[in-house]
Amino acid sequence: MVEAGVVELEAANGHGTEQVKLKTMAAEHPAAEGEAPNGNGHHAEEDDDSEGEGEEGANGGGEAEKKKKKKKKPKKKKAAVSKVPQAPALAQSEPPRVGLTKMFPNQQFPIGECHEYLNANAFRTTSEEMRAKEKEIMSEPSTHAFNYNAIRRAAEAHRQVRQYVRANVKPGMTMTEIAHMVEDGTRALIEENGMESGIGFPTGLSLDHCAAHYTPNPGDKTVLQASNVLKVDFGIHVAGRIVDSAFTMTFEPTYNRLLEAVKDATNTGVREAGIDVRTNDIGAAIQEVMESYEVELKGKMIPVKTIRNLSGHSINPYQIHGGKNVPIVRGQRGDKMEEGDYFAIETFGSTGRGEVFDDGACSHFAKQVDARHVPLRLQSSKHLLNVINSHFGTLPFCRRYLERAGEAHHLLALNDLVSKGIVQDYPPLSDIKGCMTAQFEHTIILRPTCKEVVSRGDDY
Ligand SMILES: [Co+2]
Repeated sequence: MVEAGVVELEAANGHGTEQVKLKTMAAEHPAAEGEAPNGNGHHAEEDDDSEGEGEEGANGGGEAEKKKKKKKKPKKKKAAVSKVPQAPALAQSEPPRVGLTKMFPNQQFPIGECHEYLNANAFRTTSEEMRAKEKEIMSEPSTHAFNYNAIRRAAEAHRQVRQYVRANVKPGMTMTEIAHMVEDGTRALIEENGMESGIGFPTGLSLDHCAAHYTPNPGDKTVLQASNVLKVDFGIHVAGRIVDSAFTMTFEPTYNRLLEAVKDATNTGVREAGIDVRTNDIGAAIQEVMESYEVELKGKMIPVKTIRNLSGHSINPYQIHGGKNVPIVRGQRGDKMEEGDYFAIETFGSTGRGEVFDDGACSHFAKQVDARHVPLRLQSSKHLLNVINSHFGTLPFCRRYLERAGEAHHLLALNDLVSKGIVQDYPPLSDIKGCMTAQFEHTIILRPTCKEVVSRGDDY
């Protein structure tokens, strides 16, 4: 899901962002939390391999030389990045229905792509104090929201579900069928269990000029067309820890360049993120990359625009919009990223105006986290609120999920809860008709010792 907001301006400040370059490593990198091996056999060489893994490492050098390199200008440093290990013990079925606790019998799920911190935070890679912090976090029960294992389980489910979706969504399918493909896979792989694990928010399937927050409502007969640009934005949670990750699908080559722009922009946001980074600086870096692209349409070059009133966001347990904003254009109000934060880094590109507005019938809703107690007169509203509390809590839901929970006739009560400020509505967000929009999104954790891109896969 995405944070839609008013554009707030802030005076541009002069300091630049960290220069980090992606480098894929063959081996898994600082697994500093004393976890049991997850079957990938990457634990032998860990711990002291963090120095000299940047490009400087290539020309060798002993201890003394490493010391010298430390004094180099920080902007020259390239951060080491580890690859996502993906070696489940058991094969997944097609369609995906094998629960992940069965695929990973030791209940340790693959660690995401880890990036070293740079500059003033470079000490974290080897800091005993930071490692001790992570050890403590990992000593919590493995299904506890604060243990990284919970979100890694959700992330692995996300990778496996989307692998199937990317291979099997085809023009001619209804949007409802596509939503079920995502949701049936999610429920099976995460072994849906009340508020302990399940769907994190409604499956976004926004088409073309619609950038976000469309999922079919009950009775929707829309059929996917070969010309559509489809944003698949879905979330999975364990213990309220939500993986929020999205990609864009096309079935014709026309908008390939738009997708490339947005993927590049999102990876820029992921690279620039870090402890003590101001998110307005990330927004500026994202826009610069995004708007360096053009799409050729009927012989005419159309500039890719960043959608300025959408942004990434922090994520709290059971709360998809955690309060901090990650703008995707320059000159906006930013927040400071801090140790322990979880962020959804998402960017949107458009061939239209680069701005969205509320558009069409609402499908996405969520109970307000800070909802005040309001007396409800309608019996049906009281009942619906109880259903929302027991099935979703503060997790976003859609009208199809209410129907699935046995609430076929919910519209009057739902509108009442929205008007009372107990439930927030998230209507579809669209740019101008005729344009195309694309989205890519990852969830990252600012761990004490490194930045972990939990949702990274070999697809995006
Ligand atoms: Co999001």
